[in-house]
Amino acid sequence: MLKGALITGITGQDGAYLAQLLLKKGYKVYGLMPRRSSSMTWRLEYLGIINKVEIIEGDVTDLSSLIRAIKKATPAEVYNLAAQSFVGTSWEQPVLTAQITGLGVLNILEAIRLTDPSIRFYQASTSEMFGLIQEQKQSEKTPFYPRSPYAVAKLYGHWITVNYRESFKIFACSGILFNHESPIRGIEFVTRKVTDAVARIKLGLQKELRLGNIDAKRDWGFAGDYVEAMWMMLQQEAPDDYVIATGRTTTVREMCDIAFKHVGLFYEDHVVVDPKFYRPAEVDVLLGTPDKAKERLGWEARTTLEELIQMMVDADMERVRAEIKNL
Ligand code: NAP
Ligand code: G4F
Repeated sequence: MLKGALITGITGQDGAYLAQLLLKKGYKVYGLMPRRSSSMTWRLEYLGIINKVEIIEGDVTDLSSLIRAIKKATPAEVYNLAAQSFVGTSWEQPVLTAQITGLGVLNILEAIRLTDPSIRFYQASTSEMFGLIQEQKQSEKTPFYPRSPYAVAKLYGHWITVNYRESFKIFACSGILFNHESPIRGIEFVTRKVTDAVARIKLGLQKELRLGNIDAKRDWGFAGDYVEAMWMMLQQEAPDDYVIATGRTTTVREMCDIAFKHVGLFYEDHVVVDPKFYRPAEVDVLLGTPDKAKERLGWEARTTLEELIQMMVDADMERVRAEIKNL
C-alpha cells in the first residue's frame, strides 16, 4: 500500500508544490479543501497534478471535518499549510486570522491525538514570528517578537506544536520558513505583484506600479526548494524545529531592479511609492541562518534570487501574452 499524506492548504502555493513532490516520491496524496463559491484549484492545474490528488472537503476551523479527513486518508504524515497567510489582511480580519492560522493548528493536533497519534506532523511556521528582530541573523534560538495579528497567530501555532510534541510525544515539527516565492505565488504578495506588473508594463497594459515600503528587506527563496525541507523534517529519527532560509537579504527596491531589468526596463521609471500600502507595524528586515537545516537535513537553497525573479517574470510574460491573445 502507498504511504499516505494529507496536506491542508493544498490549493495554496506550497500545498501545490508539496503535493507534486510527494507524488514524485510515490505517496498517495490527499488534500483538505474548504468549500469556496468558486474553484481554487488553478495551481494544481498549472502543475498538472489536479487529477493525481484526492481532495477531501474540510476546514481547519472545523475539528469534526479534520477527524473525518484523517479517518478517510489514514495518512502517515500530515502537513499543515492552511492559513490566512497574507500579513496585510491580518489587520483587517484579525479574529478570522487567529481562528484559521492559530487555532486551526490546535484542531489538527487534536484530530491527530484523537485518531492516530503515530501520525507525523509538519507545521508551517514563519520568519514573521521574529518580527522586530532581536538578532541580526535569525536562527532557531532567536527570541520571537511578532509584529502583526498573523505573526501572533503563527506564534501560537508554533508553540502548540512544540507543546504537543513534549506533552504527547507526537512527532511534530515546526518549519520556520523565510519568504519563498514562485510563478504560482498569490498576486497580493510583493514579488508576484512586481513580476505581474513588469509583464503588464512591458506588454503595454499598464504604466505604473504602486508599492508600499520598498526599503523593507526579505530573505527570499524558491518555494520548490522549500517544500523539500518540509518533507525532510518528517523523515528524521526525531522531531525538531528548523529555520529554512537562503542566508541573503535584499530590499524590495533591489528585487524590483532585478525584475524590471530582466525585460530591459528601469524600476525608477515605473514604481510609485504609495503610503496606502504601508503596514501599521512593519517587519523591516529578515535574514535567516539555515545552518541547522544544512547540517542535520542536508538541505540548502538551490535557486538564487535572480533566477527566481527571472523565472517569475518569464511566467507572467507568458500569462499576460495569453491574456492579450484572448482579448
Ligand atoms: P497560500 O498560498 O496563501 O495558501 C494557503 C492555503 O490555506 C490555501 O490553500 C487556502 O485555501 C488554505 N486555507 C485558508 N483557510 C483555510 C481553512 N479555514 N481551512 C483549510 N484551508 C484553508 O500560502 P503559502 O504561501 O502556500 O504558504 C503555506 C503555509 O506556509 C501558510 O501556512 C503560510 O502562512 C506559511 N508560510 C508561508 C511562507 C511563504 O513565504 N510563502 C513563509 C512562511 C510560512 P483558499 O485558497 O481556498 O483560501
Ligand atoms: O510579500 P509580502 O506581503 O510578504 P510578508 O509580509 O513578508 O509575508 C510573507 O512571508 C512570510 C514569511 O516571512 C509569510 F509568513 C507570510 O505568510 C507571507 O507569505 O511583503 C514583503 C515586504 C513587506 O515588508 C511589505 O511591507 O514587502 C513590503 N511591501 C512593499 N510594498 C509590499 C508592498 N508588500 C505587499 N504585499 N504589497 C506591496 O505593495
